[in-house]
Amino acid sequence: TTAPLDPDLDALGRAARRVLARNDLGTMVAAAPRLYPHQWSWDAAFISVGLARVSVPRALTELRSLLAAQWSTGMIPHIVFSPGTSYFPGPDVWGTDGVGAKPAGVQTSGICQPPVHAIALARILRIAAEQGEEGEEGGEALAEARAFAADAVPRLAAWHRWLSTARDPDGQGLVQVHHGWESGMDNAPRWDAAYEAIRVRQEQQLRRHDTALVSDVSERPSDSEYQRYLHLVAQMRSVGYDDRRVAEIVDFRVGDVFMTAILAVAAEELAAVGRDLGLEKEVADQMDIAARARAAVLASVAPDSGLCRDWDARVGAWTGAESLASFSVLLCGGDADAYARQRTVLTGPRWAGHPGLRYALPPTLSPDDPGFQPRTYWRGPVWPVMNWLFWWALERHGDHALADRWRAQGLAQLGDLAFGEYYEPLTGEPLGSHEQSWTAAIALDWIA
Ligand code: 2M8
Repeated sequence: TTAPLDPDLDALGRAARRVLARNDLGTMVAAAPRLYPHQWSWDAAFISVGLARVSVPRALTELRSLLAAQWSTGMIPHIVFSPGTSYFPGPDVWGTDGVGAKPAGVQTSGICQPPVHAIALARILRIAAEQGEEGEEGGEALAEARAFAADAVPRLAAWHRWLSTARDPDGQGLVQVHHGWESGMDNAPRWDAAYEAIRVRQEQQLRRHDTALVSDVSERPSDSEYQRYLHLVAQMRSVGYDDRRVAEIVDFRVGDVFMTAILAVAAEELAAVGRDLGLEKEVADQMDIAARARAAVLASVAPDSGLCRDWDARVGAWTGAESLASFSVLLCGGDADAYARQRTVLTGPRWAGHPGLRYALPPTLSPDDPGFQPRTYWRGPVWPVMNWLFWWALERHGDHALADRWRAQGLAQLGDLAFGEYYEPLTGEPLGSHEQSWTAAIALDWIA
């Protein structure tokens, strides 16, 4: 089943609201009903934007729950566990309970995810302002959002600072990830080389649920990939998730160009919110973080292809595997030539302009890439939430014509009302989880 090209936006909006309501656990929205029954860090940010289209106070609650789990180091953990639901690896595997940096009373993982939260906060403030200015009719949402932001800005500032210090121990400039899960693009080919170098000495017992929850196991990472994922968790756990120790011993340490581009724009968004609220103390610091992050993204651009690269810090070399992340300059800008060049490739016949695609949207890997797997997770499918992120960035750069096209194609793709986690790019079939929360959330933002 594929979606019609002109979806019924009222029906889409109603269905999206139903998905968010059904996945709402009270003070957090599960990332997906069965596959991901907890709060995920970057999911929560995208979800909060969609929630704001329904209720600004509920959107703020989502971010408040996440920030309540922030570690004293500044790290926002990638999962905040809800009680009593099954997911592997759960809190027992992470073993973060004795970690002093983790707030008591919450159960979390011990790694992070891309920092899209300040982007969400700024957008929620904008959505709230559309309902009325403070002190005027309808201005309650904005008043509440601004009060929340006054508390959230220093927390998000600490989060960004942690990423730009603890996660850049060599001063190379890119934010380093210690696990593919931190990138959000778990099994993307850009991590293959780093993962292949890992020798798993002791296989662990896998108690996976995910493979039983998708219609076809090939939509998910393999068991041997999971052995490496758990090996890294065991390493981090063995040193109590101490930032310095982890950076010394972990078998995966890669400067993530996509995460760094997100940090650049998120820090700028945070600075703008801080300025607006009179929190001058944070503004200069965030602008510095943004400038450093953007410079590192631009320094990663390969002269021959014009595409961005990750930096394998353990090997001391660029890793240039082409993927959606290669187009990180489209997120953070900073160099008009580099932007134009990446835009040409990404809209061209190798990528979003590929003649075989059901919708003209960028997949996670080019269909012409020998490693393209159209059904397998971050190795080929098209992800609605990534379309939203690129759309948001294009709008921010004033690249409205392309932004409009991608929004229209993205909405058409969601007209099947499945709210797929990802889609088969050639056929338009929804894959992974259905009723994925962030997919419903970005649909609501798009149609508002
Ligand atoms: C996926 O990742 C989780 C681990 O974090 C998993 O596979 O179990 C990724 O798509 C990630 O980006 C996303 O945040 C998460 C929840 O939607 O699922």
